[in-house]
Amino acid sequence: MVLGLLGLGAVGVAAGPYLQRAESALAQRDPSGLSGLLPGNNGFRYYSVVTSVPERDAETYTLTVDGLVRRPATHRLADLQAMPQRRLVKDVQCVTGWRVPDTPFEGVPLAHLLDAAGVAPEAKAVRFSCFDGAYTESLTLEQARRDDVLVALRMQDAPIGHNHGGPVRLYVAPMYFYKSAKWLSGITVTGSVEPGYWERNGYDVDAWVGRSNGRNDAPTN
Ligand SMILES: Nc1nc2c(c(=O)[nH]1)N[C@H]1C(S)=C(S)[C@@H](COP(=O)(O)O)O[C@H]1N2
Ligand SMILES: [Mo]
Repeated sequence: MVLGLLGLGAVGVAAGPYLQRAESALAQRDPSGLSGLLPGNNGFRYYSVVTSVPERDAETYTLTVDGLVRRPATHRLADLQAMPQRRLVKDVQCVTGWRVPDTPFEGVPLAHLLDAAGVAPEAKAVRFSCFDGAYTESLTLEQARRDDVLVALRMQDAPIGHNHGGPVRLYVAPMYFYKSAKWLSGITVTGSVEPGYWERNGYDVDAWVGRSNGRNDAPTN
């Protein structure tokens, strides 16, 4: 059973974001992994398209901003913590159906990082990369500049833990949760939208909750 799940994880491209392994201290204390099949992880499910992800902390974490910008930059965690922060409390909605109400996220508005980098006039989009070495996401520049899109440092009023994509993940509040790339390591300003990991496997690039992917969920507010 457990081996079967790990095997599926290795071919996640075919299985789509239905793949999941529950996180939480409970799952970590249960080496059988069976608790991961039960509900109760505060409503969240653990997702990763790779079987293991390196840990990064305040000493080792960096976020690069590059591409079509005048001032490419590499930010450490302390740099991000020193920037303006915004806190949002909205529902999280996964495209597979689960929803977690009223979840606080806090971090640097992506627009602030883009402004600091000086976006070139010909830029149209932003591509995100992750230190899991596999996942990617993207937004149009207009979407990326929304005030409900954060480079998040905190989730549920605590530093983001490793399983939830810490120390830094993207948070795209109005879109399905697959847009909220975990383990964020790179922000590259580009000339056109490059579909992300799940989007190359059939999910909508414009992932507005309730208006995409053939679903009619209520907006996240
Ligand atoms: N790097 C990375 N980010 C990711 C994913 C992933 O597999 N890898 N899965 C996405 C999907 S489909 C969901 S629902 C959420 C799950 O976030 P959680 O593990 O904190 O619940 O992360 C999104 N971001
Ligand atoms: Mo998801």
